[in-house]
Amino acid sequence: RNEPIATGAMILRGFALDLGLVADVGQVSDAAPFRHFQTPGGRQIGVEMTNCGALGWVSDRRGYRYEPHDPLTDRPWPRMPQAFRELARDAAARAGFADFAPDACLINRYVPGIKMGLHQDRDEGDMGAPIVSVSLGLPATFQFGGTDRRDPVVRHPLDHGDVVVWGGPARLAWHGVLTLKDGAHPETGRARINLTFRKAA
Ligand code: MD3
Ligand code: FE
Repeated sequence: RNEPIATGAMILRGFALDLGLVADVGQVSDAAPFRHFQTPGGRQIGVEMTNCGALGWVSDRRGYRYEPHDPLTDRPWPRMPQAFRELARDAAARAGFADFAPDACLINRYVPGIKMGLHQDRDEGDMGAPIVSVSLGLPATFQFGGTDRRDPVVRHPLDHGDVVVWGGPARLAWHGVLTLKDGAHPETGRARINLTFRKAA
């Protein structure tokens, strides 16, 4: 089921079901644990994060950027599991973006009470590539606006297995996630996990 939500943005409901992705997340987080990054302003980000792939998104007092090494372990980020890579490519192709080859996968973990405020993703070198995001575990409400901070925002529910592809004019849209409601999911427990695939370099 393809659900266009804006020019360049499409929800693929249930596209990531039954691929064993939650087990792969466990493999990644065994090697590169979830942690709270600091913002450049010195606050702690509520969402816990880790990465896999050649580059990982990091934040600290020096700013937001992509790094080839995990600052916690000083080792390269874990490899991107093949199932991740294939899913990202297949989802992008389905949405009209052929040959998507992500070099970065940010993994976000939300527990009840945690949200992600409205922001734009603008730390990537290749703004021509789409972003593919995969929702796992507890449901969440996604907020999607326009390229101007003041543009109206539309809410979309995202469930376990839903994939969203954002590219073209939607690539610089403002977006966020509302406070996660309490609950439990058979695969992730009291958490929502989001995989965000990007071409960072
Ligand atoms: C729309 N994550 O990590 S993914 C992020 O659910 C982030 O964890 C959210 O926003 C999450 O930066 C939302 C969906 C998403 C990702 C990137 C986008 C939507 C986007 C870039 C442009 C427009
Ligand atoms: Fe984002």
